[in-house]
Amino acid sequence: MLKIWGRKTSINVQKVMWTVAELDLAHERIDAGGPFGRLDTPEFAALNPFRCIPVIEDGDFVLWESNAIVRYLAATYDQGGLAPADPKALATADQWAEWSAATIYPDLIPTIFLSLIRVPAAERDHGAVEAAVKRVGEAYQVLDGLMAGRSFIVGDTLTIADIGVGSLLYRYFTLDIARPDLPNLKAYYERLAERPAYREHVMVPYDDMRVPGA
Ligand SMILES: N[C@@H](CCC(=O)N[C@@H](CS)C(=O)NCC(=O)O)C(=O)O
Repeated sequence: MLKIWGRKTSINVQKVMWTVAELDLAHERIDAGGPFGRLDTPEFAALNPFRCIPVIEDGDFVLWESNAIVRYLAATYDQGGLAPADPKALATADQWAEWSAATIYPDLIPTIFLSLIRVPAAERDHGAVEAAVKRVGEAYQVLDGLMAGRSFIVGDTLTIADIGVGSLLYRYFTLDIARPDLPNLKAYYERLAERPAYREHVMVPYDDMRVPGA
């Protein structure tokens, strides 16, 4: 059975679990990382020498890096669905997943999310947070324009593009930050929020992760 290592509050684990749930794959998730520890054990290091979650074991095949895992699951279990069959559609879906990981994630998660949730306000670099909030808002405004009249990021069904982009939107739309007007992106997020798999695995409350003073 497919095994997924990682705590459910990790955004990179959430991306994988959303994929697993959309594909209805039989699986076992093992809590690891954060308060659950385990990453320092020799058993875990044998799976991922960089000691990060998520990691999957599919039979004797081991894989880490959340985006690689999503691509593997889509290609293996949903060729023509989450992984579009047409190479150009697949490449375009990949482009958006990469864009979300490379352009949005560094500002939204390490800088904005971790600063607001894991750093007391008195110790926070407010300038860095504000600059990141502005950059993310501007990038999402471009996506918002492109989403006019579209149900999904690429094509007419859910693909790896939606997993990559959508997995960051719960935190973006629920954090206490300034956001520009994003009617199309907000409507897209609200449609994702109607999917049981998204609600269960991505819309994971993060208040318990908040440190005192944050
Ligand atoms: N690029 C990696 C990042 C992995 C990563 O940073 N994982 C974090 C959680 S999101 C981690 O292992 N943190 C240590 C911990 O949770 O204890 C991926 O996308 O999988």
